Formats: sequence, structure tokens, C-alpha cells
Amino acid sequence: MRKLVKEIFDDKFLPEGENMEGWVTGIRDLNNKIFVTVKDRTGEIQVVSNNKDDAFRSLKSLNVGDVVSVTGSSKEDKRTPGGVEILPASVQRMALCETPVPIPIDHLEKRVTMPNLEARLDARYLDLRDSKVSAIFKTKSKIANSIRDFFISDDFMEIHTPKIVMAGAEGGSNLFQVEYFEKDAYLAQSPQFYKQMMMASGLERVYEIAPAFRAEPHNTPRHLTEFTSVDAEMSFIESEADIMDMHERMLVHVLSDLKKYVTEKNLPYSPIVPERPFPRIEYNDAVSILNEFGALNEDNEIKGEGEAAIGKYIKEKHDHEFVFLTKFPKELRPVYAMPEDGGLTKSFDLLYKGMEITTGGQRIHGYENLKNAFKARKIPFEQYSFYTDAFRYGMPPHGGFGMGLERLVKQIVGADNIKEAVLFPRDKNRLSP
Ligand code: AMO
Repeated sequence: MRKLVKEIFDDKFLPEGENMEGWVTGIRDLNNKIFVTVKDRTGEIQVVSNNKDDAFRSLKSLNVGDVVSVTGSSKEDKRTPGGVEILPASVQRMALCETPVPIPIDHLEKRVTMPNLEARLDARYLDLRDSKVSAIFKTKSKIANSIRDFFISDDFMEIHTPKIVMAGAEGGSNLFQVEYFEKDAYLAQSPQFYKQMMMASGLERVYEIAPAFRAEPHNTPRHLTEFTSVDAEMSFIESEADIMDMHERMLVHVLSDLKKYVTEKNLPYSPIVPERPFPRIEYNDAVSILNEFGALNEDNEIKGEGEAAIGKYIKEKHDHEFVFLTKFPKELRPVYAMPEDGGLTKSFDLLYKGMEITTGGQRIHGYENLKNAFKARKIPFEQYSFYTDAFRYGMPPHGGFGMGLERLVKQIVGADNIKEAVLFPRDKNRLSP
């Protein structure tokens, strides 16, 4: 029966006749003695043999990357990682790893310089054999689970909305058009319209974790053409502050869960569990601060560099990694944002370590108000009746947020590029694998 490396380490022992199975990660051949490391999903163990053993020749014929089954006994040795090594009785190659490999996989743990990202993405399955890389996806999976836990415990219901849609929710030019029989359709930029329509359904609190698509022509470290959008929408709010409170609680839950997880799994980062409430700055005040630093571009909009400067300012002033930018000017927000006096809206962005990870706010819920907002922007209201009709039959005050999962993961693991946080990322040039 197969024993996992962790079980062998825990028991300090591989019972005779039982085997371990995994990938060869390293071979040290000293002619009359050979050391082979084999890794499974739980850890890496050393197999040692000398030239008098039957298994010696089989071990000698292995390539790094091969899949093997090793049967034998074990010996405790404090000098080896895990404190146990395997003395093989037989070694069977279950699958060959062809040579040369497309990216270096020898001694992955000790990979000194990482091959370039594009080469790694082309051979992602091999790249993931590096525990530093797989750690990112363990983290992402753990975060997605914690988000679900949070929403379930807060009485939110998971929904699944269409990704082939008739119209974009976020405006702008970054819509992917698809041929849909005789019609034009688009890939959904956001579940915005649908999660809002659910507010007229009586279900009150919904969330979705699903792909969203944006035709981003620029290859930047923070944009993908396909990303995972974590969306929430809830009814009967008093203002956007209710949404910010809920979002804070979600992130505290996620980061404290993750803190325990990284310790347990020995992952190479240590997230800080944020104090509540998170710092909040009104958008226009942030603009003034940035003007003082000279960190704004000429259109006076807070973008990448401005976000980084605000993040730094908040870290220094409040020792906090998060900051809400609130009360965004109307012209920077989509039509559905709830307006407020002074040309502002009841909407916010959340920055984490100097990068936007979330947008949210209160939405317009009055049918006539929505109609006027469409008119003011010269958007043809009738074309959106599939959405706006939901506001005619009892739409409660509501709001929500959309958070980019990969942006959150990128910031937690400290990756330079958001593509590090996607198994098989998509950008303008990459459609494969
Ligand atoms: P927004 O367009 O700001 O808002 O998107 C919400 C969050 O999604 C992430 N994001 C992206 N991540 C990677 N690559 C991209 N190209 C990309 N575009 C967006 C960001 C961003 O903060 N409907 C609103 C949300 C709401 O108000 O509920 C929306 O989509 O982290």
C-alpha cells in the first residue's frame, strides 16, 4: 500500500513491503553510493543505496522528473530532512521524464535563478513542481475556501450568473465580442447587473466567485484578460459604509485563516491580520495628498503610481496595509453608482499594499433615478431593460463589491506579476496552454 512522505516522517518508519510513490527531484551519484530524493504532495524524502544493493542499478537509471515507486525499509537519520531515509528493496519507474526538460526542474527547491515567467507558463505543469510556485495556488485555494466560509456564515447565498451576455456592465472599450449565432454577444466583464437584479428577488444577500473578462490590450503586472471576480451584493443597507464593514470582516476572516494555514503548511510568507476599521480617505483628499507628493499624472486620476504612493503614505501614517478610497467623483464611476452631493458617489475602492483590489459601493435603486442617470450619460435606457426592469417591482436599497482574487493573492505572496497567481493566465499574447 502507498505511504505518503508525511506519514513516513510522522511514523519515522516505512513498513517493509509498503511503498512510496512520487517524482524524482534530485540525484547525487557517488559511484558506489547513490542518493535520490523523491517528492509526493506531502513532502520530499531521500532514498539511499550502495552498489551492493539490488535496487542500485534501477536507481542509477533514473532521470530527475521520473515517477517512481520505491519499496523497502527505512532508517532514522537525524542529518536528513524529515529524519528518515529509505533503503530501497526495489525501485520501479512508473513514468519516464523525457530529456531535455523545457524548464530546469533539477533541485527545484534550490532553483537559484527562476527561468523567465513566459517559459515557466509554457510548461506550467512542470513549473508547479517547485514548491514555491505550488504554494501560491495552495494559498489561492485556501483563500477561496475562507471567502466561502465567511459568506456562508454571514448568510450569503452563492449564485452563478451568465458569462455570455448582451451588454457590458462596466462600460469602456474593454469588452470581448463573441459571435453568438446570428447575434453579437460579449464575455461578461462583471456579474454587476445580475447580482443587482438578484436584489429584487427577495434573496437579499448573494455572492459569486467566477471568471470575468476584460479585453486589456496592455501587458501590465496587474491586468489579466480573464480574472476571478469575487462579488457580493446585499440589500437593506443604509449606506456604502455597511458594505465596507462587511468587506473588512471578510478580509480579517480570510487573513487570519491564512495566517494559521501558512504556519501549518510552512509556506514562505506571513500575512498580517489587519486591525478594524481600515483607514478611509475621501478620493478628493487623496488627490490633494498626492498632489503634495507630485505623484499624480496630468489627468488627476489615481492610478497605479498614485495607489502605490497612497499605500505608502497610509503604511507610514497608520501602519496599515489597507485603505479605502471613498466618495469617488461621479465621472469616474459607472452609471449604477449611487450619487451624492457635490458630484460624488457612494462608492469606494480598497487598496491593499498600494494596489486596488476591490471596487464597491451603494447603487441607485429607484427606477426613475436610474432612468435619469442613464439619460444624463446618453446611454440608451431601453437597450438595458433586461436589467432596469428589475427596478420596477420593489428594489430595496442595496450595494456590494467586486474584488479581484488574483490581485489579492499577488499582494499576499508578494509576486511581481499578477500572472504568478493564475495557473494558466490569459493576456493579449497568451491563449495557450
Ligand atoms: P472593477 O471594474 O473595479 O469593478 O473590478 C473589480 C475588481 O476586479 C479586479 N480587476 C481585475 N483584475 C485583474 N485583471 C483585470 N483586468 C481586472 N479588472 C478588474 C480588480 C478590481 O478592483 N462591478 C464592479 C464591482 C462592484 O462595484 O461591485 C467592478 O467590476 O481587483
